[in-house]
Amino acid sequence: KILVTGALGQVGSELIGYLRNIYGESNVIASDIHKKGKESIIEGGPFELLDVLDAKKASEIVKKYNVDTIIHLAAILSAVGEKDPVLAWDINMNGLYNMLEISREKNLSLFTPSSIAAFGPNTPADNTPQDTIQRPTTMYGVTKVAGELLCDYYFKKYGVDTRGVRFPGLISYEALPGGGTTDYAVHIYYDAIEKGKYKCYIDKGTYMDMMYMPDALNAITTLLEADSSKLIHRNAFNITAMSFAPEDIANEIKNHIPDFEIEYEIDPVRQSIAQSWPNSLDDTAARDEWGWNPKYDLSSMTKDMLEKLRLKLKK
Ligand code: VAH
Repeated sequence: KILVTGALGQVGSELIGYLRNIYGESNVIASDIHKKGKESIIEGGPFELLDVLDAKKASEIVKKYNVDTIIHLAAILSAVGEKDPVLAWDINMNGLYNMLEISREKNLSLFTPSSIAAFGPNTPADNTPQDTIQRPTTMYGVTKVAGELLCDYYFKKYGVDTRGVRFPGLISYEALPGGGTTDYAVHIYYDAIEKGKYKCYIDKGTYMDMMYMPDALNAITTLLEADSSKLIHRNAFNITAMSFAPEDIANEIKNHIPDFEIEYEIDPVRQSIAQSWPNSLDDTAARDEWGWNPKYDLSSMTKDMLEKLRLKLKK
């Protein structure tokens, strides 16, 4: 039985259906702090209101459904986190701490995503190694590094089965991203269809790792099912599918919408966050230790995104 926190967010909105197809509706408990989300998630299987700061409620849910695995997605992302760093620390750290304590007490497996945000300006930016300097300059990044260390600590000290990946920017058509820095790579597709142009808040030449959501979902289940004796690392694995700058995705869109135009209206806060992150990750460890192997690149993602968004936006 899998409990997913933050189930109505950008990843959760697709992960719930994906997991229920694999493991069965009744074996995937979706939870979030509110109920404003996809009907199919709330009606299509068990749903619980859960604020991850409420350890008592979380424990009750684990007991009620006999949960054996938690996928902990509830978090404040990079850009929103810079607007309210205290909230970001509180939710990202105390929420995680609660999930770790429950996992320790009840012997659960715990998947917690980290991020390319766990790296900072003095991290080697190209082909960023699995093991390297991590001095992020955002509160979100601080919580991601602290979260990685805490998850590894619970594995080493208490034997809790903690696992995680450092997600790059995630691109999807189901749910909009929740206030990150890489969100431009989602909004550009919506505006390309709806307006034929996009005002980009990240500057040209700014490279970040990115991934199409189907590959991200597959990474979660593949890592959770991986043979633990083969895992040298745990929290958290570098994974990536592609690295691009705004002009690259704009040019790819132009292959489908020839008169699409990108303009630049730089947001200094998110531009400085983006510049502090790697240009490209080395994900050899994930490939070697649990068979990570993404399917989508920029051209196949763009083709699928535009097709699916045209249906969704009825354009
Ligand atoms: C953010 N999309 O921009 C998230 C993610 C890789 C970045 O953590 O904050």
